[in-house]
Amino acid sequence: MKKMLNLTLLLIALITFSCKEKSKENKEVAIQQKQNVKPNIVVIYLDDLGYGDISSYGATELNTPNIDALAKGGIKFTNGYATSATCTPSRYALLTGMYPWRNKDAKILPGTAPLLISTEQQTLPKMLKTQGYQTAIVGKWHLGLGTGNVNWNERVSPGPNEIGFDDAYILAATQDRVPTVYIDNGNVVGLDPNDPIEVNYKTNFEGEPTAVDNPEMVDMKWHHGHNNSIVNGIGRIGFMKGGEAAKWSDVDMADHFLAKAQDYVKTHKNSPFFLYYAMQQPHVPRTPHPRFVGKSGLGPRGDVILEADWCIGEFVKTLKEEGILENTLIVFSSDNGPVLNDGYYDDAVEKLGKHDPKGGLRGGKYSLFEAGTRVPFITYWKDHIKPGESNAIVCQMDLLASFADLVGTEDNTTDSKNILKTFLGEEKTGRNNLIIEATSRTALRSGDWLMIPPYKGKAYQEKVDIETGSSPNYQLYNLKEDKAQQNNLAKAKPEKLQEMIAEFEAVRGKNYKNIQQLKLR
Ligand code: NG6
Ligand code: CA
Repeated sequence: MKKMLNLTLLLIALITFSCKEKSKENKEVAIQQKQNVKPNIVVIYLDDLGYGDISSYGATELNTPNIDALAKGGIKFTNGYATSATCTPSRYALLTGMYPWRNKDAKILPGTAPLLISTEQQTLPKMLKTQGYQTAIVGKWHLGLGTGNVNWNERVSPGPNEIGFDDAYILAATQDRVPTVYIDNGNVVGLDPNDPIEVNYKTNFEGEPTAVDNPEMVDMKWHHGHNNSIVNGIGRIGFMKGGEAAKWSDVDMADHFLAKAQDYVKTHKNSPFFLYYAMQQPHVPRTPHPRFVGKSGLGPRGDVILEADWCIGEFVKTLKEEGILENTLIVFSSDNGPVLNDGYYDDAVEKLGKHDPKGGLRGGKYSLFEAGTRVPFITYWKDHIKPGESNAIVCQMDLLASFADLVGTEDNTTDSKNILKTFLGEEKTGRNNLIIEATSRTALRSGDWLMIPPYKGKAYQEKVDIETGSSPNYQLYNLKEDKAQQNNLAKAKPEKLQEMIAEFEAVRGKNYKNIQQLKLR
């Protein structure tokens, strides 16, 4: 009997011990999981896509089901901003978390410009790397490469690899600028050493045809600029010689980048990754794959938007098939607002019909009016973000500090604001204010208000058919009541105007008029 009792006691002790151990173990796993809230992060970034270019943002003439699925299943921001109305400064801010006007060189760069981001600077991929992320860019770079006088026949550096990307498969500048080749971790893809590449933005290479002198060799007619070297029947900005075998195929570019992005996901899915998928659509030259030609009825601009939507659908499908969709936070946005004629005759104007790329906003690419910088902005994280719509002011520049918080660190060194909860749909407010930039001019968005200080220069750019936002007088708009910025309240609301000027100068400084105007050739 005594023996029995002892045995029972021993058994109870053993069970209790093992239960305790189990619960300790569970607790540890839970803690580990909490520390491991490190979803993959994908930023899908389009080029020149307007606020009204996708159906979830009100387009009626274009149907973009795959992007819409992200909007429907995530947070659709109606006051989401790029920092700038052109590419380079917006990308600079996205990656560094710094206002682009703090760097005097953050303007549209030629393909030969040196790297704009200092290798010492904080960047989004660097920050994520410190938290164990693998990092990659696939697509458009346009932030300069090298230190000047790049030799394209050797490894080109510094570049994306030197500012935080483990992997970088890029086009150097824009689709309309030379060099028209892909660069894989610094090396021109498919380069024949016997046919070296030379690039120059000032003078042509002897004997090389140009679009201005050889119109018979050009399939896509140029309207302004874009009349230097001819590649694939398209006049480009800048001169290039050699590298014949390395030249990209424009119509295959979307498929090419998609395949690279999918491949990256498949080969890096086992530990957290950050992928910056920087798509080239709908920037000029608009070169849809033949599968998409004529599909939109709006000409090549509409067709490449449908192509981009398809790519995004395929990309998300890959995340699903690899079993990591629930563990991937996707951000969708665009680097600046829309433009129809950006230098080629491609029917964007002629076939526009009822489509409104600006989605009811005023201005467009290059403009300080809202359509320049307010862009589609979606955050999507299956089963983690509760779908909804948000009118909080959010900016791409804020992803750095917000993601820092998400992955368990912080960033207080940049202009980036931690608004993680807003991005995750857990909070309704975002930034209090934001300085927006367009061709080196700046303005203030604060609350419902937008103030543009007086600027010299044209109020209207005929070539691109866009109002620049410049005026000799102060402009003040209430964006809540007047989304289309038709009512300048600067005179009617002098107190509000003064308040906005003070707020603007507090962030921007008083020297904001020291600007250079954009020249369109
Ligand atoms: C402009 C180009 C325009 C486009 C833009 C950059 C001319 C006349 N216009 O200078 O076509 O390439 O630069 O666009 O050359 S962005 O989206 O990369 O900022
Ligand atoms: Ca752009």
